[in-house]
Amino acid sequence: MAYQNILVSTEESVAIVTLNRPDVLNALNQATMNELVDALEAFDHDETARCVILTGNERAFAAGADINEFRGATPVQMLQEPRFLQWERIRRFPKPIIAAVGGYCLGGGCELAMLCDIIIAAETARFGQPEINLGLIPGAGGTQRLPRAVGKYRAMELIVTGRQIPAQLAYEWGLVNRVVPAEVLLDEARALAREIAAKPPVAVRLAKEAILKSLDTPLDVGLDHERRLFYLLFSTEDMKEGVEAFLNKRRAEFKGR
Ligand code: DAK
Repeated sequence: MAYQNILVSTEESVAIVTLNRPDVLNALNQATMNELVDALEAFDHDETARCVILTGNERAFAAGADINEFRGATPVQMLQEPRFLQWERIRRFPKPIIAAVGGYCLGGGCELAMLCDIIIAAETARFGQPEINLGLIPGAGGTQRLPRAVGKYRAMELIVTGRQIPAQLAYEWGLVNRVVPAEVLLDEARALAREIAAKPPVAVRLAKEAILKSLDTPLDVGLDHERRLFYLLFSTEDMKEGVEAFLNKRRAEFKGR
């Protein structure tokens, strides 16, 4: 697929997807979401891609869904569009995604960042769920993921006022992992992605699966799930390699098997 709305590159085992509709602050129209899903699925099948960075530009990570696509839309059209499916496919992406967020991260943009696994924010980043100002509520997980990230009271305030919060406050509220100067945003994301990419990929994948499971299951069920994944890892070559390397005081070479 030739992309019009995103840029895609790979640097060794790190894949970088850059949202690229700068004129509209990276508003997420359906075409962009399709391209994003397509690129992620290609990286899923690419054994050499071990970690993904999703980013935008200095002015915006993404200012939300493209509001032009909401004008005149009916519930049935919304239902028939692949919109939910696109987001669901990103949710199912098994490798870690780091969101490197600069500028506006609003509405669907904030929801997209929250679908990622780690969020690094530039000092200039601003987060919010302004859908209320359109007579809407968040529709891609914001009412569910934001309270899980920052707690009910803070999420409520953000969603019912539509206010934006700066990166530093988002950090204090637990929505982002860290805040860095805008000039080093991508470098920070790259360094972290490389560190993750050097780990055994099957274990990384199952760690992601187990952690996501913890957010929507009772503790008992999550612990049982974790235990099964833990046992499963004893069948991997990488686990044997990791243990041997440790015991022989050498560096492990992980192959993803
Ligand atoms: N959609 C379309 N165009 C947008 C846009 C958006 N979300 N955000 C900005 N733009 C466009 C502006 O219209 C403007 O275009 P021109 O006038 O230059 O043609 C250009 O980007 C620059 O924006 P501004 O001139 O407004 O720039 P400012 O710096 O003055 O303001 C702003 C920046 C981010 C505060 C402002 O643009 C703004 O309030 N934007 C809208 C933010 C917003 O309401 N976002 C939430 C949209 S609703 C779902 C999946 C996803 C969603 C829902 C369901 N399913 C799976 C079902 C998501 C919904 C949403 O995100």
